[in-house]
Amino acid sequence: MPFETILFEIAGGVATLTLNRPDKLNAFTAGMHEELREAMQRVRAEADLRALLITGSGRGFCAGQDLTERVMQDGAGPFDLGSTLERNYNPLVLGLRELPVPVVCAVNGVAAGAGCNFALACDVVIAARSASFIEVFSRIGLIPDACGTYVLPRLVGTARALGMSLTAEPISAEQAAAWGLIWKCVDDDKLASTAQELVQRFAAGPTRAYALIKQALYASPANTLEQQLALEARLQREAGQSADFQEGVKAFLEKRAARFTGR
Ligand code: LHQ
Repeated sequence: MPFETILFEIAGGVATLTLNRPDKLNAFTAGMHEELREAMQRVRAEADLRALLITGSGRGFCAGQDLTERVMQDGAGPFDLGSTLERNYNPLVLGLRELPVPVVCAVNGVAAGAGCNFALACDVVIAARSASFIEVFSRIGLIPDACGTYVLPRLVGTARALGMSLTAEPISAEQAAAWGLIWKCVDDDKLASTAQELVQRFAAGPTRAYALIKQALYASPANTLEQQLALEARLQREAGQSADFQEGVKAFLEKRAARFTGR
């Protein structure tokens, strides 16, 4: 079945997933979540996958949960937003974090609510200069979800996390890059090419090392120094057994570019 709310393709080891409800700023619906689940399943099943690129079509990246859906409206019965998170958003975020390849997010426009935090769950976030990040939740009486309360203090500290969440003010892409909320901000007309260069570079890189880097860095905040050093030793032992490590050293000694195979 072709997708209706997303675009999805896998080519040359790179999966590209584009949120595709441009007239609604790519807001999440139950249908879109179903399609995202299916796409993520295909991503996980792709043996030769080396990078995932996520972006949005049109002028927005994602405006979060679609507020016109029944689940968000009065009269829909008892509200249980928790179960919506448990069913749709939490597995999506965990799926991105657990993917053993770099996940690049190209934020092409406004990223609001769960759309903002979906972007921030990705490993490398680049944004167009005209994009913005809004922890919009408190405007409608909610708290940041989809990993917002987890990633925000870790990325920008408690003061900025609280400022963003309590005021719900937009943070420009430039400000986001200056704060360390994202990796970098680029001119609008350079976003697609910068994102492509990045995923192509990852697709030609040491895939196993990338997976271990993700594992080490995401484990770090919960670990003591001793635990993290032990983890580094364990993961480096694993990296040292990869063909790409052999190739990396050989290429250095032979003064040529490495030809990584991802193994
Ligand atoms: C939208 C939306 C939208 C529907 C723009 N829905 N149509 C999940 C579920 C479970 C638990 C609770 O939490 C969550 C997570 C969440 O994400 S809650 C937060 C939900 N999102 C929002 O509250 C953001 C609502 N949108 C906005 O505040 C603005 O649209 C922003 C600031 C994102 C962009 O503003 P503008 O650039 O001025 O665009 P616009 O407002 O004119 O929107 C363009 C169109 O998109 C418009 O439709 P229309 O037919 O009038 O042209 C909007 O109604 C539609 N749209 N966001 N979330």
